[in-house]
Amino acid sequence: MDTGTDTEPETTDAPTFPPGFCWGVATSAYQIEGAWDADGKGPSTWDVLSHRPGGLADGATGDVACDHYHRLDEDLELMARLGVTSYRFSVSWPRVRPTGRGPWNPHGLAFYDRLVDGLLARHIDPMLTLYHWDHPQALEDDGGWLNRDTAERFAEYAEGIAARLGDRVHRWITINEPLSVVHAAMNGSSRLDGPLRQHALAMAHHLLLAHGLAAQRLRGLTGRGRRMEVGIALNLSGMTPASGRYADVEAAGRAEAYEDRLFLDPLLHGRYPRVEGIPVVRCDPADNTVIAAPLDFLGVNWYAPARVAAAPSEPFGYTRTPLPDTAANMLGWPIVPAAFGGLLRWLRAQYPDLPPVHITENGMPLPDEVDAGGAVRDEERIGYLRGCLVQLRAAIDAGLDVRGYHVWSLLDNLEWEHGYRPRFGLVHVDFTTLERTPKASFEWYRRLIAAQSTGEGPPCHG
Ligand code: IFM
Repeated sequence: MDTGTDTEPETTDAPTFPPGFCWGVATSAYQIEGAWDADGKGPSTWDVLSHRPGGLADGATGDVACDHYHRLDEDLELMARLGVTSYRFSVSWPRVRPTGRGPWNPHGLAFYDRLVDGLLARHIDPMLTLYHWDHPQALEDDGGWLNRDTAERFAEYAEGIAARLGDRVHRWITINEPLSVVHAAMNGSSRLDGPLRQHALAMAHHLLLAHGLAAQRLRGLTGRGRRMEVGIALNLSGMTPASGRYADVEAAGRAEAYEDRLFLDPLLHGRYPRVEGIPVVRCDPADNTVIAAPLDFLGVNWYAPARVAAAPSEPFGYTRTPLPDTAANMLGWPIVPAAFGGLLRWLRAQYPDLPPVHITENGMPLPDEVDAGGAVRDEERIGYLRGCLVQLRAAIDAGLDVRGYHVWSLLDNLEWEHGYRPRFGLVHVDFTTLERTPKASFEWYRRLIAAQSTGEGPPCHG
């Protein structure tokens, strides 16, 4: 395994953070594990979608992915070398409970035991995400997130995993990016009309309810020798109108309500945003109380800002437009680290009672190849990550309580519908041989973490 270290600068040129700050990397089960039908695992919605003709780009599937399921020890060693103090991963729901309501799978549970024990043995704090989009196909066949019952099944699943791992895992994320779950369902539909918008909002509500019910169950286990911190990870952007025209300003308000506030408001204010052009979410008021139970932390996933213009034919009357004179990455997202600071300022201003924040994802897709010398020179990624960390440090200095930061991702992995071309990893993965090659950014991040760890203070795991 080549580290490419001889090509690296001696310093990280990045800010230092408060003692005890958690330095991490993030992954998700479907994107890295592979072993899609091994040892009693049931099919997930993504297994089924990827096996359909025309499912994912280039015919990609998660059948093997990074084969993390069989290469766990090698990947744990990579994390130890990197020096992270936190690892954010997700549990594959159909690996541990194949049909979502029937018996549990002891082999699947044993895999996560090994993962958690392997992290703790290396002094890495596990941050466990219960749902990163791969629910059992059997639940999808019964309506998936359009069916309120899925929220109840999710709570049961959360309790089962917490009963098993809660003695060793303290930091829990219920759901990753509920907005992306809703978007994936909307994009898969050809009926972009009124009823579809209602469906999107019903799904959003059931996802939030699933979060709330699961949080209740997790908290129910606290005190029996367990200390649980419960949060949720939201993908936020920060919206700017494309022009000063009334229509664009109004469109940006709608985008903010539908994308950034649809989950934040019910979680932190106990009610859905009310904005003209977005249907009202109708629900049992008791649900709002369940959803708004205090969070121990808010997970923020951030990649890029959004510039928004009016587009009356779109479901919510707006569209994203390119930022003028701004480079975009290979997924078309504008590269503007400075906008991260803007989002963090907006968050603090809008939600004065914000719980502590963890940055649960931040990263950059590149086509990254291993060069003839065995190195992967991803300087662009280093520049982007450094820029985001400068903004994060400034936000902390301005008073935002931020407890940790996780690079997306440890490994190159399956980028959902885009297949394997966009590479987000600090470690390159050859998807033919499955060989891992740490990139220049790996060494940069390693040095950055090493430069932090001299301060006094509580460890990441508190
Ligand atoms: O790969 C995804 C991840 O699964 C969720 N957040 C965004 C990442 C990059 O698109």
